[in-house]
Amino acid sequence: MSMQYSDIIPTNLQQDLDRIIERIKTSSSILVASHLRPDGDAIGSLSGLVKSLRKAGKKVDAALLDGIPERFAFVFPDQQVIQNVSIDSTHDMIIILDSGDDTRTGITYNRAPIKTTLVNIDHHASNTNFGDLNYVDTGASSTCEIIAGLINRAGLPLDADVAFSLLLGLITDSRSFQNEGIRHTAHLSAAMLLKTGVDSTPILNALNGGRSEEDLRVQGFGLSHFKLECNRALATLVIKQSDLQKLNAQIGNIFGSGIFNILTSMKNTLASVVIFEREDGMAFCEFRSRGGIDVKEVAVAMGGGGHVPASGCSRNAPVDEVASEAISRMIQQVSRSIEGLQM
Ligand SMILES: [Mn+2]
Repeated sequence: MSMQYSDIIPTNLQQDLDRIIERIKTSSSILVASHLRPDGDAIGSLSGLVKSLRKAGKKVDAALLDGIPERFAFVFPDQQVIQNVSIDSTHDMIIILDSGDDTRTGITYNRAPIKTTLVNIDHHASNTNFGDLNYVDTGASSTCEIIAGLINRAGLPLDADVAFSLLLGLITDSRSFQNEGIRHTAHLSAAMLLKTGVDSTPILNALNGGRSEEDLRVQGFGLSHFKLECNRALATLVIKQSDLQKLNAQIGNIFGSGIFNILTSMKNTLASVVIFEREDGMAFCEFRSRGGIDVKEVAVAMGGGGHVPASGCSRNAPVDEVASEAISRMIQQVSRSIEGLQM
């Protein structure tokens, strides 16, 4: 059986995508937005789609409330993004990427009645189908994989510059193609992107050699302070603002530390939860698992969302209170899953 790049889009979802492609073709002005605390997939899919649409002659604006993080700016240098909490949009369409629900971008859109179509393109299992048009492929490794499929299917421009952006999210969200259950479509989109002749070296350098001293200090803190529950199947860690201050570190360094995934790399440890306190006192939880334990259920129960093996939530409550709820919910979830595995 021969494989084609058109296979990146699963047959049962082609109709959903074609409705969006039709709308793109009749649109001349488009706003593309993605989520708060943007990761490699948010930046990669947003910049890749914006570049391709602009090369196709569309007038395109980009919106990211938190702006472009410095560590990802190399794929989208010298670009202006809208950072307003409220946008009066007269665009033909607004495309929201990599966002499970309509609050994830942190932006309110005052849309031109009738004219402006809201489009939701995502791969999160918790997606609420909030758009007028929705494309949600929960089996896709990344939103970048979906955008690669869209560009191919729509015949939109794909050159090394567009591919450079999309590769960033494809590599980061798939954890370098190591996610459980990764589909051939992730590799197929990588092949299509690499065929443009793009040099992936700057991406690999940024990911493998781009960590700060503070990232590593936070990793060290995490490794010396985690606790184990559920007969070692669950690792838990709480990081407070006072801890970060001692390390001269900030919230971003927790993400840069890689601690969420490191904890689940321990033999027999199938899940982790890291609870941390933001500068404003708000608490965040990041849940990770392997072996099919569903941490999305826990995140959703706490008002968040995400994927089965990687999810998160935030709460406007004291970190100790949030930690005790998150840990007890995870103990329940992990215990139940382990019982299920042993049956
Ligand atoms: Mn993603």
